[in-house]
Amino acid sequence: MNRYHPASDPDFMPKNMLQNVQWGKFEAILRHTYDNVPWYQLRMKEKGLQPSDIRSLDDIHKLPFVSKSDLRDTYPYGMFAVPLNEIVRFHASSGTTGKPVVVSYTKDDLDVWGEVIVRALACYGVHEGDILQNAYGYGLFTGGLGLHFAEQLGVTVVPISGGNTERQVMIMQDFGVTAVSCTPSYFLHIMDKAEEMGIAIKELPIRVGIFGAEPWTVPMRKNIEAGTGIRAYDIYGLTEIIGPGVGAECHCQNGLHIFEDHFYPEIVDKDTLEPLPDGRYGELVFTTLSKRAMPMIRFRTRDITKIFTEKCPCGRTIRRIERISHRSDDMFIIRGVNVFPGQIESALLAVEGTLPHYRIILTREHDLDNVEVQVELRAEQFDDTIRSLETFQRAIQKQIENTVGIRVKATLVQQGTIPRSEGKSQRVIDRREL
Ligand code: DLL
Repeated sequence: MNRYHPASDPDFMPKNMLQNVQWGKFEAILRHTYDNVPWYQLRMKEKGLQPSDIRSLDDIHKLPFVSKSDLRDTYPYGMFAVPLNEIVRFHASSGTTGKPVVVSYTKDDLDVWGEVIVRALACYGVHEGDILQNAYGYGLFTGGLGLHFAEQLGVTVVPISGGNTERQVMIMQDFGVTAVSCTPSYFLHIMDKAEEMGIAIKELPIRVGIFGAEPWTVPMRKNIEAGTGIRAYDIYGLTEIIGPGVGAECHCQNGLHIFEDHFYPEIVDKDTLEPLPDGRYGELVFTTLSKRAMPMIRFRTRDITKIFTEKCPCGRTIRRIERISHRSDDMFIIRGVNVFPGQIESALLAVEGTLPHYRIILTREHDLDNVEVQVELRAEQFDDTIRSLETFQRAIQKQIENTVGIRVKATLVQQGTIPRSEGKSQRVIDRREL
């Protein structure tokens, strides 16, 4: 069992020691990748580079990037750095089009994954004896089997996976669940279902929510915490790097600590790809320092964030990133203004009385882009006068216009109208023809 020992937690190691650990691991993994992945060797040779040209971590920016499309081009096994008989597990990320991206793990890689999940749980104050209802999907998606490593901490895992929401609520109540893990949007659905069933989550022993796999905002966190009395923590990760457990919030709930003795983070300018110093916003890039089966060197995540320069009051020395509010590829442009779905979510939830269920529909008419924001209202609010509904609608439109800078049409819809997700939600429906 991977029991947690605070005294030996690498999250607290002195900075210079951490840098030595990172460099030692990086040198070895670069050599391993160069020797075993022909694709990678070719890319380095194109740049006239040998592993020995990289003399410190500061030289990392000389190395080529890897992106999702490279993984698709080498589908399925082209990026593996060990023979198939050393691989004990595959996962895959669901692509919206075409083939998925396949990732692989050796037995030792799974140990690394287990270790970072245990460290993430320690950040949240989850401990031996807790009962975790793991409602992330089990299967090729990394969420379910990733959080399942909680067993290694002595946590009792309920491997319920996503779906069958009524049963989720029943089990949460009957099993005395103390922690839950799923996407934040699915938890909203669980909250609604509990209300419908007349069960108050606030009165259950559940203390902690472990939410990630999709962007969510601080107002959304407040909404969840106020409605349930739990502490809602963020967990970050991606299939190509390992799955969930690349980073996690601590009790300060201000940024996610990156387990950087295993995943070395960089921020680069999303257009020029030049490295940026800590404190500046840009695209997050990761190099895996420990994984053997499928090491990733300078993988472009498309996630936009910054690395904090301030120390975290929790005492961890590993660096923090700001919560991921968007990806570079989920921005849409409306009449010249760059918009991210999270900005609309924050504006919406700032209006008293809105429910956190919404979707954004983009259409085009006579070359003009239109944005409709559908927002759910409680059934009893629909009984209000037309006048009060119009006031509410105007308040939403005004809030979005003032904070995001675009005019939208807010449409109020009955509670339960907007499709619920059991995994990652689809907030934006783009009906504009290309
Ligand atoms: O979503 C792994 C995961 C499972 C993370 C469970 C957390 C919990 P992918 O399906 O490969 O892997 O998607 C990775 O999801 O690049 C981000 O854009 C987004 N994402 C993941 N966690 C967060 C988060 C899993 N906490 C992609 N906040 C990433 C915002 C997130 N976005």
